[in-house]
Amino acid sequence: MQRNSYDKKVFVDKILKGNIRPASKLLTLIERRDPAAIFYLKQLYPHTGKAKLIGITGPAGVGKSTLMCRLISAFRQKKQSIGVLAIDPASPFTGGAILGDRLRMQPHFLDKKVFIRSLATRGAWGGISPALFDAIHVLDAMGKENVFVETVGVGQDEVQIACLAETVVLVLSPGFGDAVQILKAGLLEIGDIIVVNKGDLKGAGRLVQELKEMDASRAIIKVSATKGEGLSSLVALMEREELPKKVSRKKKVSFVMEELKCLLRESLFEGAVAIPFTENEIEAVYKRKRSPYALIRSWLNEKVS
Ligand SMILES: Nc1nc2c(ncn2[C@@H]2O[C@H](COP(=O)(O)OP(=O)(O)O)[C@@H](O)[C@H]2O)c(=O)[nH]1
Ligand SMILES: [Mg+2]
Repeated sequence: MQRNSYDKKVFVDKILKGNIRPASKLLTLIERRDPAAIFYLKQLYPHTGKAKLIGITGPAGVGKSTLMCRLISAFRQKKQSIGVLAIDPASPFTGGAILGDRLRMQPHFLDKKVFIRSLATRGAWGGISPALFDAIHVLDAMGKENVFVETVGVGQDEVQIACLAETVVLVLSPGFGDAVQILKAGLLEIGDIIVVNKGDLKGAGRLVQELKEMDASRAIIKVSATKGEGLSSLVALMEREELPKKVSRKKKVSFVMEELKCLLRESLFEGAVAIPFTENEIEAVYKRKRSPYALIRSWLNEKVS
């Protein structure tokens, strides 16, 4: 990519100024897990930690992307900048679902204060990949005040995204299971705000009612993303979700811990693709002269020193 250190510095500065082209290039490196990305990420890291991270999650088809599009408009009206990462572990970057998202979000493609990127992660570790952390840092370093992460799926992914984001918006809609099923799937507890989308459809009102009866402590709101109804109440709710300093700090520290775990796993995995042990070492374990535990430990010590 950039050949000399001057070019590299210019490249980093452009990203810090919010320039889309170099940011996109870096995100492509990140997506491919190209080690060349590390240089830039190191330079960007000191400039991160300012963005508000918001998770938008829920089963496929409930209307997350449609809602996301509306939220972009709402935040833009408030003159706030936005970065969006749409994660779809199932589809490759050019896959149908992603293409759909792109089309749906099209009105915002020409807006310089909005940066939308789909990220195909390998989905190896419950939807949260090192690429996701890296990508969040890039959008944060670009100066996006709000970074939205849209994840698909039911279960593990949502639980993990809840560890990362400061505010988690769980999107549901009629036709994707009743309140009891949603509760059983452990979905309710991960949302700071619960949105029942497709409020224009029959059954939305009843779902809201049932959910409220089950969990009176949570903010539950009915919207219609296609009709644009309930959006301003949702935005107001999201703004009210300002976390107390102590809680916010705790969330940010757990973000760092999750990222470190993720990176650690990745670097170990890299090493494990080609077995880094000599024939003699393997033979020693086979003959019970050495335990696999001791071998692994000495390999780790070597790797970190
Ligand atoms: N009736 C109705 N349909 C909606 C609404 N929001 C989204 N949809 C439709 O639901 C389908 C899935 O929406 P999408 O945003 O792709 O869902 P995602 O998979 O959660 O991102 C699309 O056909 C949307 O047009 C809504 O408020 N009302
Ligand atoms: Mg979507």
